[in-house]
Amino acid sequence: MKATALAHPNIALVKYWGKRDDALILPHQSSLSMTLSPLSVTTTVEFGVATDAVDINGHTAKGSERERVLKLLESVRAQTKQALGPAKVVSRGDFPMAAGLASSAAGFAALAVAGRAAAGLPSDARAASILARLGSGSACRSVEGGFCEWLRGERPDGEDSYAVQRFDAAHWPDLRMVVAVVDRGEKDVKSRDGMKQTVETSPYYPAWVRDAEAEVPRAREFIARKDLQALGELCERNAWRMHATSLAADPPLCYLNAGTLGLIQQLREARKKGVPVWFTLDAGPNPVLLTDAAHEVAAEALARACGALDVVRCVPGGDAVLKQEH
Ligand code: 2P0
Repeated sequence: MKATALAHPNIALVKYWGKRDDALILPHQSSLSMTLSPLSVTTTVEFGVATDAVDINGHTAKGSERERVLKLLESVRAQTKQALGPAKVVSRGDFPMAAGLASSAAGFAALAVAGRAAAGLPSDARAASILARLGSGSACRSVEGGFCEWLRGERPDGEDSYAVQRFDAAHWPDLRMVVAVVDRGEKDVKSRDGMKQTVETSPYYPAWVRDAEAEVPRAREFIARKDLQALGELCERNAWRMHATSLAADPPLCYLNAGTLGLIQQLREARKKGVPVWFTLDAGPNPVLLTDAAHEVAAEALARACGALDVVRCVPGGDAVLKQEH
């Protein structure tokens, strides 16, 4: 009735931005990401305790944070025939607070894997991915390592909307993602609200959906042949297009700041000098630089020279795993 799992976050190369179903977290388009090591979240789930309790990084979760965790576990309960009782959840991230990446994807992936195991359900990547998706969309891409594609699916019940691993972490060990933290502040508009506002008000949104869907197979092909330049260019244009459709929302959503743009400009200069480095950008101001092992030190130096407060160098990460209980 107790299990612990560890999962890594992921960074989207083709972004997920917008839901067609808010309750089931079903996206309008497919997306593709790379799992990031060494960052991780470890989560323990124990059923059969006195009352539900959710502890995240040493704090008792309240409100919507607690509700999202309990809703996911409700779905685990629905899949078992036995009465599991209330659950205790303890989750710890090893993210430096300044990593500039949300820990929710890794957190919900670890929760899904640990929750299924604690309930006695068999190991099943697809089922765990669907479960993780109910906590946070991008979490479905953190159940497996390497490079994962979240298939948008067609069904209204979401049973065909989950992530599949296209390549494992060993496929491209030379690839690097360098997180450049230019701003440690909390963003004004959370991703969940920002994407909803974009879907509802941006006139560019339908074009975003068509374009992102078409980019996924191209990204898959560039990863297959380990074409860093083609993947880097794709990443940049996909990030720009996600931000462009958000900027066109009403009221407009601007996640970039002067530090973001300064670093992006310097990347262009670096490429002219032969440094293979491109960026992607989530719903926040901190660029994540795509490069290879031979240039990660140069990428970090560039980020610091442009004022990055913290830099975290990441490699392709592995699957979410269960840990031995002692
Ligand atoms: C992504 N992001 O593909 C995109 C790119 C942010 C920008 O997934 O509402 O926390 O929990 O499904 O997954 C962030 O949104 O949103 C995100 P919910 P989530 O990684």
